[in-house]
Amino acid sequence: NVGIKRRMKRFFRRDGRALIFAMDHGFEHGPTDFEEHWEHVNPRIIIKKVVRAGIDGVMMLPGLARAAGIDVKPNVGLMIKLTSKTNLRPKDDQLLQSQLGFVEDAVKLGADAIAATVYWGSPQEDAMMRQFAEIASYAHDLGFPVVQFAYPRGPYINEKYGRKEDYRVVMYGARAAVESGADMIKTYWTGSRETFAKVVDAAAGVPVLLSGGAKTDNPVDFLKLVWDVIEAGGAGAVVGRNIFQREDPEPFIKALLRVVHRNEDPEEAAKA
Ligand code: FBP
Repeated sequence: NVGIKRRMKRFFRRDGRALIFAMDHGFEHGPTDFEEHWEHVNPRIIIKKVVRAGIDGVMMLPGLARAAGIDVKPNVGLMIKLTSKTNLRPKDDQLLQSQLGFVEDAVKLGADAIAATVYWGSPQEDAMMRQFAEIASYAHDLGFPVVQFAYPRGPYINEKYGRKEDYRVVMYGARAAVESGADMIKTYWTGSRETFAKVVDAAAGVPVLLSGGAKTDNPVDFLKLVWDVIEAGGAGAVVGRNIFQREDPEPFIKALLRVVHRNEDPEEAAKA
């Protein structure tokens, strides 16, 4: 599908790698996520900074893109995510992502890719599989790549593997993402290059992006993590808190870009 291939290139440079900014936290975690640097709760301010720093793409929910009238430069990929949940839900319902927008909404907003989350292993896995299938089938018909946030989580995982970041669980989610039709995968860090390389293998050629996670106190620690992802064959990262919870995200993004696209040593990248 030519449309899918062309649109993937809005995110991935010639090296096949991408650094994407994530900003769905106001919905998924609540605005408290922005309290460390409150001005970043304003999408116009933070998006301007990340774009100026040279980010490859941005990811958000359709409403924010519309409400903020975000004018993302044409050379920056726009990923619109169609599922989410609030942190206000009862605990038992936290293992479901609901659909809050439609493929047409994303297309009208100028999206280059469409994203949806599946919590593999959730008691509500079936509903999210169907949701993903509907989104992917229609998006593919229209020539749009689909990104799966393949996040294994659920009681059986904890019982059997102890943690959702166990590589056997993460690579299972990545494989399930491929088999359900994903063109890009976003998932957790497994703790080592060796194990993350297995996740990349299980994804059978579909690019695997790291899901950033909580902000590290030391910025170099996050650069090292992204370096390990790249060395393991990962295609880059989708990063939220590690960018917008920093006072001065621009130099940090530039350092991240050097690690992702130039394989630069994290310590060196941080100094430059
Ligand atoms: P971060 O880099 O801040 O982890 O953002 C990635 C992301 O997937 C967001 O898109 C999402 O809001 C958040 O993490 C979900 O995190 P969790 O499900 O662990 O609360």
